[in-house]
Amino acid sequence: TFGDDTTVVYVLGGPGAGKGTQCANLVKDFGFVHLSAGDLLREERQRKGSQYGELINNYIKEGKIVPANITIALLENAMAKSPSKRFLIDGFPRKMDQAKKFEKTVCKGKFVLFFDCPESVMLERLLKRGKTSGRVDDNIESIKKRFVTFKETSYPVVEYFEKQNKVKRVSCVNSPQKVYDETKAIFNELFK
Ligand code: UP5
Ligand code: MG
Repeated sequence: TFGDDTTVVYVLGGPGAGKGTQCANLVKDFGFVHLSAGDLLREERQRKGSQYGELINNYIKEGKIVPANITIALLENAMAKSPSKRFLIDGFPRKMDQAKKFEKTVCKGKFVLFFDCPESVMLERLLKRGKTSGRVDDNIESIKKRFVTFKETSYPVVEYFEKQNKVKRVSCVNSPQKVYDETKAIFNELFK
């Protein structure tokens, strides 16, 4: 378990909202380490000898949430290996059981940075990225499934943290720079 000297910010938002893009900016300006749960799962999928490769691939293609134990272990390992005490946990937690388990056994999150984006905008971004990303879930069938999971399973996590007044919402429809200006203002108040 990580204590009070560790800062965890959860970065949430629908598929393609721009979580990864904005995390890269925050890393440069505020010395956070960026841990994307999706990236860690994709890495584990490729790892030789991983017993979860096929399972992870199937969940990702179907837009479903990989069992919490797997993702939490990957995050906890990455945190333990890192010399930093500041983490942006991107794309996690996206199911209530993950949220409760991580908060109880790994670290309490300081707040949720939530990137708000209409589905039509996210769809356009993902289809565009799909032309070159090579991601198995950047196709229309998988994208539709990811949207359903986001609405039914992941958004309730945002509402859960909202009840604790722990959500900072940023609209993600404008240019990456505009979105970052707003995001940076939030971080400037808290971390400068
Ligand atoms: N772009 C970004 N910002 C833009 C802007 N302001 N204007 C115009 N274009 C913008 O951005 C997406 C695309 O849009 C890029 O081409 C970018 O240039 C452009 P990106 O920053 O990549 O958005 P992001 O929100 O990170 O999108 P991503 O596709 O990564 O989101 P997902 O949440 O769908 O993907 P993730 O990798 O987190 O998860 C994938 C899957 O892993 C899940 O569906 C699930 O199956 C599994 N998973 C779990 O099972 N458990 C977990 O805990 C996490 C993931
Ligand atoms: Mg991402």
